[in-house]
Amino acid sequence: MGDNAFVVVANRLPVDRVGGRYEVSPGGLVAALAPVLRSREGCWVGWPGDVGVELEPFMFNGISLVPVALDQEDFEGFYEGFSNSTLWPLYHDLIVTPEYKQEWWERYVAVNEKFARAAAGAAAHGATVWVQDYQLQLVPGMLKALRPDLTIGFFLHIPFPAPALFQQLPWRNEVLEGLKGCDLIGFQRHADEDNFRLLTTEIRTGTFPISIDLGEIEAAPEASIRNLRERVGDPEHLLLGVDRLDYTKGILQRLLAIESLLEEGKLDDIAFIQLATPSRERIEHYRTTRREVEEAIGRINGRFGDVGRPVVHYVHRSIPREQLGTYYAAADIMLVTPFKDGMNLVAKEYVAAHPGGDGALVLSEFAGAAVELHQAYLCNPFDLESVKDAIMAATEPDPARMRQMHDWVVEHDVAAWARAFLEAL
Ligand code: GDG
Repeated sequence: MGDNAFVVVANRLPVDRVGGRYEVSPGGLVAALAPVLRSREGCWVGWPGDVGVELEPFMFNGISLVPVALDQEDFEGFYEGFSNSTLWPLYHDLIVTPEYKQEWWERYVAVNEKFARAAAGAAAHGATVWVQDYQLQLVPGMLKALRPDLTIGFFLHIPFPAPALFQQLPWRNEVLEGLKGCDLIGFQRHADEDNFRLLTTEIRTGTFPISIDLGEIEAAPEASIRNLRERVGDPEHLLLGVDRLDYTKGILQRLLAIESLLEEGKLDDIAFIQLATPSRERIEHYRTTRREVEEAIGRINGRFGDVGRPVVHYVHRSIPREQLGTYYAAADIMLVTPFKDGMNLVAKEYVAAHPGGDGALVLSEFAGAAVELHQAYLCNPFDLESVKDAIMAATEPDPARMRQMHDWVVEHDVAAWARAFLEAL
């Protein structure tokens, strides 16, 4: 038993080790939870991101961190295997085919046990524990067995699939049993909650769409916006994409839509900046996606660009967070075109960066964000014409739509999300 009245348990600690020291790491979950934790006395249990490294608990940026060590076999079986090659594609409606492997499942169980034990050791009597996401679905059940005194919440950041898909999972009963240790499960959309409730109504559930920390999207100085636009040739329309390079995000589809519009002569004076954070690069489907994206970028630039004037400006690196605001503010049209996405914080960050009503958001109807940001230019990424139509509509945007979305995001930030979940818990 520990002395923390509030414990967050997540696959990753909110840090990355860069050359011997820690830095805040990017990603939706980190962006969402760090501000919440800082304002409450508590700790964060998670994996520091390096394989085979055993660390003592430490403080970072005002947050008390409790590291869980993963070895190479854990990393391959639990993380790359069961979490990201079984659950991730299954919960994103089989965009690629999930792989079901007994040895991955066994690692998933073993690693969930490590997290449950670490959380049990950190939590004070009667503490509140908030478990995050699909990598840790067995933790609530294991933790409840170790520590019946705890109040346990679980939030699923990714979609929950229809029962007909979930039932493919050979270990579906064990996963449901694990989740039943919870006092409350939160989902991004009512549709996810409804899917889950078709399987069981024994657990209390709720819908809590996650949001952003408005303070993290810094107002960009006019000069840096102008400078960025000049660097890409001062186009009439500057288009932007910001994603982890993941097959769920529909990056290739937006490139194909742009290529087709250029071909038809409907767009000419444009530049498209695609920032793509490297992600899960040892998994074959991720390598294939990267190859396809880069091939399309090369082809489009070869066909429609010129020397010193490419159409697509592509960065395959993580950009420092403080620069993202300039990209968002400078972009006339933001392209968020996932096939399936729990929420998509990038869409909300773009809206937050446009308080004056300028700019336009092209948004997939399959992103959780489309429920709240319904004034966006919605599209179906499975239908290229629909993406093209949305882009064309976004070239002459209605400022009232952006203002309405901006007001919504300002009212419903990540602090409101956490408050709503914890109050319900
Ligand atoms: C999962 C769910 C859900 C991106 N590039 C850089 C960078 N980012 C930041 C963005 C944003 C975050 O990463 C990405 O969040 P998303 O929500 O778009 O996507 P996932 O990583 O797939 O997150 C998702 C989320 O969890 C939260 O519940 O919304 O549906 O899939 O904040 O700004 N940050 C920095 N450099 C980059 O290059 N610093």
